[in-house]
Amino acid sequence: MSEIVMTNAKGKTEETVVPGRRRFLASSAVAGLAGASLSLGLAGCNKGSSDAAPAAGAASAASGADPQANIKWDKYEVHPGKLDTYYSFSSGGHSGDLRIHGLPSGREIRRVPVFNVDCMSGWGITNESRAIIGTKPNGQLNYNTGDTHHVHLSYTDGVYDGKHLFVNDKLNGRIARVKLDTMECDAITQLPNVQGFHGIFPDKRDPVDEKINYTTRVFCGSEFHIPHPNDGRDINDPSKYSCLFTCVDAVTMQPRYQVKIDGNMDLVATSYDGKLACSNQYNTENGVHYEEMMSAERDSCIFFNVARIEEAVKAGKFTHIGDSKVPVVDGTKASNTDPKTALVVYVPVPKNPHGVNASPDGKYYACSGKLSPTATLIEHDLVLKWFDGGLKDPRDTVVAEPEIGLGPLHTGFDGKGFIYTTLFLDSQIVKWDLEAAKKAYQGDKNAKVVVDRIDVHYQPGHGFTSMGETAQPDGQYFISDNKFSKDRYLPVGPLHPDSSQLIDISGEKMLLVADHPLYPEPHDSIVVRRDIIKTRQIYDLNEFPLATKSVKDNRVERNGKKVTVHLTSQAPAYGLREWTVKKGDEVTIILTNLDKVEDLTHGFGIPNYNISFVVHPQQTQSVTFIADKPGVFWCYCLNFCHALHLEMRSRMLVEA
Ligand code: CUK
Ligand code: CUA
Ligand code: CA
Repeated sequence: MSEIVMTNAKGKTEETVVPGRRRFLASSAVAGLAGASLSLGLAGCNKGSSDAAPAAGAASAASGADPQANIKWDKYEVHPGKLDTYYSFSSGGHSGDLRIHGLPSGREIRRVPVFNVDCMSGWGITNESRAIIGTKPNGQLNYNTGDTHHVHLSYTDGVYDGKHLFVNDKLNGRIARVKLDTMECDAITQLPNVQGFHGIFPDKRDPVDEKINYTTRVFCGSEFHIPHPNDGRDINDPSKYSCLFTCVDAVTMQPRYQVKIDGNMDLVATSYDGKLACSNQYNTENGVHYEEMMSAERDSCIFFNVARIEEAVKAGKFTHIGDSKVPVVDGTKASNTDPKTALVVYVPVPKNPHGVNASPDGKYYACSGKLSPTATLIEHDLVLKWFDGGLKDPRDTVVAEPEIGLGPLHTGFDGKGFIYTTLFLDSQIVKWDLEAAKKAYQGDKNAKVVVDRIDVHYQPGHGFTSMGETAQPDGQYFISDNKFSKDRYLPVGPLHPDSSQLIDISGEKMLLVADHPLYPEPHDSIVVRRDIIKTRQIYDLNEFPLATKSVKDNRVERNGKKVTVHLTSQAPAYGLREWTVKKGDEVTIILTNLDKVEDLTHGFGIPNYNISFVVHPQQTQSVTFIADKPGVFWCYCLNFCHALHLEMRSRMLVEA
């Protein structure tokens, strides 16, 4: 492998900046990123001034000053019995789940299974969850894996309304919705003709109807271009591959329409006025190998004019792909050259951008350069002006493009005019000044764009601020979710945890105040004020048509070879002490938890039948299986519920 040359924003080789640290980065991260000779910091459009100073944190570490010396730790302590200030909702990456942490403590409070099968709860085992995940004609689950990347809540008036959460499955192209009152998934939808569904973002209000100021759509990008339909045609002709942007109805969870585009889509963001959605594109080259994907100096940030797309759909200007009934409109470059009628605009931005975020005041989009040391600020009103025919060049929507450091990926806003961007290669968070960046772009050499930097450990992916994806950012915390943890925790073998670091951004200098290990691999999170989330602890029996509402109603019903066991649980006993079935019967057990006490969850497991699930207070869940093994099977409670929890069992007797 040839030598790796890294230059910083000022063109110096990295070794002259921070010796030991950069050598580590050069040997692992960059090799991992490109695997071959790669010169970073070469992208064009350095119109703005650069004041990318040498790493402040690294410099102070080298001089021996303890950056933690003056921290008042009390502020971040959550004492026993006290509650956190924020919920953080995280994707679980290729664990397929969703995580809920409290902040600032970092305590993991709950995992919510979504695309994964989970034997704690029975997700993927109960009939109810299997119906949501979807099954094949032979009864097997459609999928039992997933890869969640981005989680976002539904909005009202630009702020989280606490109703729903939406999360993507990059692996199998599905979107899931989670009800926030119970924190359980209630819908999963497959996106048609999409591979690598990555970015996802709910709208924040209706583009046409001013009265609809809440989320009714969710926008979904797709990262991998494929033939349409992907049924074996054109597999050897990548020039025929393309990507679809999908709008999903937030209520029905059905796709409303799709937009065929050139290039690909990575992250997705939406405007605060409902008019635009956008996505950064790193593969405008339509490359199939990474060398091709990074061959152009500029890629794009694509903006979707939501109202025009919906008009086009209404006017019938769409096609269908394969068996899909979802209307597909044309968002390709060639068909969208006239701003007055264009459905989309491709704004050129430097090399292989990753991450695009809308500022909480609704005025800007920050798109990170990744293979360029820059971040690009695009102004919302200028994009609208382009669509009105008032701007010639899409590039004129750019209002700043400062050099901020190496490998910029994701961005958070504090609502006070500062932007915080993760620098994957530098292993830093950089704090930069939005107005100063605009001035620098206009030629002001004295504009001080970068105001602070802090080391993180190591290689940050997503970074996000408390309430920073809403119109009410509070400027308190920034979380850096780091891809490598290396030496930060007790060693546990080859698998290292990811590392989530809590940074206090309320003052002038960023302060690193906590490390939290995470089971791999969260990507994005959002930090939500706790008063927004209103959960309930007990279900209503009436929600479940199959509920057994009284202990008296416990019974076994037989219909040919089909046996249904209507069963209740009430600590410390199930409603039937035993029941008998015959070998070969198809048995359905419907379990209703009659306990009405908060936190009193019962479990149900059948030895050697591969069945386990839980029922929460006043909830009903069911399982169906073939009684293929004769004998005595002690069905027992899996969830410690009572002093007689161990005695909480019933016998299933299977006659030979
Ligand atoms: S991506 Cu993983 S760090 Cu899926 Cu949002 Cu950038
Ligand atoms: Cu019921 Cu343990
Ligand atoms: Ca590219």
